[in-house]
Amino acid sequence: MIKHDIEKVGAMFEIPGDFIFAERYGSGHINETYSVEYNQGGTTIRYIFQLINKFVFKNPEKLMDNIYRVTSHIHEKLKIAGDKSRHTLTVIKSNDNLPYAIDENGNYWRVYVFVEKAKTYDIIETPDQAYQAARAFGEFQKMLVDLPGGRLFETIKDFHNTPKRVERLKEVIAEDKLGRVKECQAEIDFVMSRIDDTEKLIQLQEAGKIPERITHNDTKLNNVMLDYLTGEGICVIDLDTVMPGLVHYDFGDLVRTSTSPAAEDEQDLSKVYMQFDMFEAILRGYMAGAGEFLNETEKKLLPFSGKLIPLEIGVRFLTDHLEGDVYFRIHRDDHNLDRCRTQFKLVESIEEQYDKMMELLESI
Ligand code: ADP
Ligand code: GN1
Ligand code: MG
Repeated sequence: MIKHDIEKVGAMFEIPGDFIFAERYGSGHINETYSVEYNQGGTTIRYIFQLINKFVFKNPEKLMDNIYRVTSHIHEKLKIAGDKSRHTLTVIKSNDNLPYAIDENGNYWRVYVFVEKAKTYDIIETPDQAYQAARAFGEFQKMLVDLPGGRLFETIKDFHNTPKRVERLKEVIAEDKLGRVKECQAEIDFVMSRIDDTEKLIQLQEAGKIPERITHNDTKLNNVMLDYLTGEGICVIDLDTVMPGLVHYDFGDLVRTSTSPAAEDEQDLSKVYMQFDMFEAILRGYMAGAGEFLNETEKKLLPFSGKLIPLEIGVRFLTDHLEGDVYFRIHRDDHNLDRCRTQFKLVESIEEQYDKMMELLESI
């Protein structure tokens, strides 16, 4: 991995004080994140530096314009409510007054205020955490219902277009450039027997039954910070994919990442399943945050999205495995295949509990 001179990166931004120390941070699959300390008047202040992944995000300037618009809008709302410093990301401007800076190698960097006294979790531990995460993402959607300034830029086109994700899977199966298809037949069959599910949301959107909204699109549990002391979901982060979408993409990814007691890359599949109490907490939390603006069809499809999104992300992990791990950062052989298998195991567990999920929704 290339070593970056983080002190030099920091010098491109309007950060007062003296650089002390930087270290790699977090467990995201896409960007390169650093925690960076400065001495400001004798106190240590931390920032988050991120190298934006240019392979994944082809237009970092428009992406940062989205993030700046979204965070400024939320800041305005929070100003009225009287508390803003830890409740949304704060973008630090560059010396050129831009929300990013470009280093001598053409890399795009951004800097955020470090949200202190809060943390992210990779694995859900309690229903209260699930409730808090879901409420925070629901509220995030609600705050963006009236975002001014026109449609947000689509940072990744067709990001949650499940049928297109399946088409891409079929292409890499046909290419089979690493000869891995033979060991993945069970996973491929799993997808092909669920084609109807993969088409449902897009068809309903095209039929005008569910509206486009502004959604986060990557609501995994470690993209929301919970307060250390109170456990409250205080700050939604990782805003690269905030763009037009369906609310179900966000609800579904919460179910995907916040109901199983196992890690996304767990190899012992007996540990992977949907805990119903976590699903209930997500549903109640999300409705507390977003319930007031959803239409009836949107509400009815929430449980469905809980099985669709793990299926879709499993398709993406499988595609990347067959293609040679070009997208998601891996840390061991077959890492993306392991990730795919947990997703499909979770889909099965959700399918088994689906009737109960629908009953719960109707009772709320
Ligand atoms: P990726 O796109 O790679 O997932 P994220 O934006 O999610 O990158 O950042 C990775 C991790 O860094 C997060 O899961 C979180 O723990 C931490 N992090 C990101 N932004 C902040 C912030 N402003 N304050 C504190 N921690 C942060
Ligand atoms: C990536 O960036 P991160 O790690 O929060 C991915 C998501 C996947 C997720 C799977 C831009 O999220 O779409 O659901 O991995 N982000 C992008 O863990 O592709
Ligand atoms: Mg992330």
